[in-house]
Amino acid sequence: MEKIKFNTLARHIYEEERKYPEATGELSDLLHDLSLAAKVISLEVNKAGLVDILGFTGNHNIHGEDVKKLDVFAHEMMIKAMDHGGHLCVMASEEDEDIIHIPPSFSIGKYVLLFDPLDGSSNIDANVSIGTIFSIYRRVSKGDGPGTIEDCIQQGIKQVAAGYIIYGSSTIFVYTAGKGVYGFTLDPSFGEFILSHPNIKTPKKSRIYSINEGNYLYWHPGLKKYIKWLQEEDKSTGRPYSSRYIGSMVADIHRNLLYGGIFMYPADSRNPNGKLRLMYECNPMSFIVEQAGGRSSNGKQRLLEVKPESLHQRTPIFIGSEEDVLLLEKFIKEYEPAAEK
Ligand code: P6P
Repeated sequence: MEKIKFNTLARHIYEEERKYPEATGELSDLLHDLSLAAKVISLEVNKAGLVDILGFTGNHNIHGEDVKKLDVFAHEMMIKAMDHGGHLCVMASEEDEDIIHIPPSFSIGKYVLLFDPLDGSSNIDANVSIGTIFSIYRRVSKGDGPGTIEDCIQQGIKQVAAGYIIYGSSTIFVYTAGKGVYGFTLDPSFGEFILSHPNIKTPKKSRIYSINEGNYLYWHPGLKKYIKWLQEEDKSTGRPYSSRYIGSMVADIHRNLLYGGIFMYPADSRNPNGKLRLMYECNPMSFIVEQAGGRSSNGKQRLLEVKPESLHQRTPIFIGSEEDVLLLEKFIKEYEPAAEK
């Protein structure tokens, strides 16, 4: 096992920046500010379970402060950490129908930040791992005034950076800026993210599949055939695969990223576009997985090439080990219902 050099996220970000003379340092500052938000959200998520035990009652804690729903807290914390750095022209969040403008008192920058502040938060009471997901673009609208919706609905291939923070048995900050994928584990004793996963590469083929099989009845016929194929016995192709599904996208994809696996949230006859959001869930996770050598698709095309139409649009997603996603796409194509051919 290669010895991992002792390095902090902050130091890693600046070392990476210095490799590219054209870098202005703005992206480094953004990532640094995101890591600050991550530390505060991690603290809150990890004490959430204690809210009832410590006598925090209703909406106010013993200090008389508002006790907010965690996803609202995370949403507000991301804005508070990111709105004044001078590097963003606009933001957008899963928690806000509209785009989020930079307050007039703060200067405007050339980047765009999209985020899901706390994905999977419905799982928090069961102490299931949840996560923050972020996606960074350059502005495309003209001028240097406030950003627009046009800046917020760009194809995933235009991302300059993306990442997630998983709040689990430990808090891990995983990101890519297009030059590989790196993971940093928070040491809460001195509040630093320490390099723990240098240059993550996901296995080309796996033995894990992740999907909510409760929706089987409503699936595309090709997906039904694929899942049944995975469950057959054939040692030469490592079948049957193991089913692993946490029901928390960041946790499921993080595990599959490290171990190999295919995560699927398909469209079905009840939800024609699936459930997960393109702009601030599927695109950032797809950028990360592709940078780690994996593949991400909506079943028919590379997910990062999907042309967005709206900020909160949903998309089917099949993401993970390259060979597994390619095979899934073959099943979908082969068993396409006649009407859709
Ligand atoms: P289902 C969590 O609510 C979430 O948005 C994702 O994190 C997760 O992958 C998905 O929904 C789980 O959805 O329908 O399987 O419960």
